[in-house]
Amino acid sequence: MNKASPRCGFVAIVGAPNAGKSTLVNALVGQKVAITSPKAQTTRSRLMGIAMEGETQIILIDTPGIFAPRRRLDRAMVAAAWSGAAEADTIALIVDAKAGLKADIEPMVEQLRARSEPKILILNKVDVAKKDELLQLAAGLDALLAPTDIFMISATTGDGVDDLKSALAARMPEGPWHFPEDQVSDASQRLLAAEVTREQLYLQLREELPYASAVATEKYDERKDGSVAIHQQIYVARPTQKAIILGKGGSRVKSIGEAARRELGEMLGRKVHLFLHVKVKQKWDEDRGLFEEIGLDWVE
Ligand SMILES: Nc1nc2c(ncn2[C@@H]2O[C@H](COP(=O)(O)OP(=O)(O)O)[C@@H](O)[C@H]2O)c(=O)[nH]1
Ligand SMILES: [Mg+2]
Repeated sequence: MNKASPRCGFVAIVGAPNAGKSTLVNALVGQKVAITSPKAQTTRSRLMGIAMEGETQIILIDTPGIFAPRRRLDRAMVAAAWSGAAEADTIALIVDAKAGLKADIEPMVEQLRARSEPKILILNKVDVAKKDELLQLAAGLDALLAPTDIFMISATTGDGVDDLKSALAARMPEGPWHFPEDQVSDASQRLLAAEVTREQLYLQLREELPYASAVATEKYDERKDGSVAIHQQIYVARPTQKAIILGKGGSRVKSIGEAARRELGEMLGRKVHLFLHVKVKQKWDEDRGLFEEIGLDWVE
């Protein structure tokens, strides 16, 4: 049998916060590489998930949502999203079919329309959307964006994901792979480990607190026995926030640490020792060094 020549390319996944971008990247890669949560703006920096389909490598650029930025951190996130799009062979706009057009996506669609890269539209969450609304949304966005293709999927149930994956593979240009076949993401293990803890902050803390915090991996030591010891700082801006994260007698941070350690152990396939320290650092979101550590560029 003739071996097909390798193909490799980039697909930028853009969309409003909570559309399901990270969930889709994980579904296409076939394992978890990006953290997700029901809270908006879980993804802060740009992350690449690497999917293989036969001889084709599809590099998926998971981006923070595109939304109206207020803080410096927001600006950096939106900038990371657009710069993700700039490297792509295809831009995939993903829209929460349940939320529909109300999620303020029209300005984003307009900006996308003006770009020269080929665009596809993905309507996600078909498992919870009504069929007639779905068709209406598809027609509306088709007119606004003029995508080359429209896919209807559920990133959580996997419905339509295989078809989407083959369609994406077919769009990738011929060329050598950028990453080894078994690599699933471009994130360093330090960043990945910080992301997993941050995911627990989003899942276990209420309301605004996750947005007011950041996680940095300070030490990542692979031990001789095959386990790994990870030390992380959770940064918050105020002592009251620190108290909430610690919880009564340290119970909250303990439960965050346990869940993150379990998750990391599964992802890394080895035993993990996780040490979390909560630190008050006023205006951590104005700290350039910390920005770079959490994978964001500094935007003036
Ligand atoms: N019902 C349903 N929920 C989904 C689907 N895809 C994602 N979600 C949920 O939507 C929320 C946001 O997903 P996430 O991937 O973090 O969105 P992102 O902000 O666009 O990266 C999470 O709670 C997901 O579990 C889907 O196909 N169906
Ligand atoms: Mg995300």
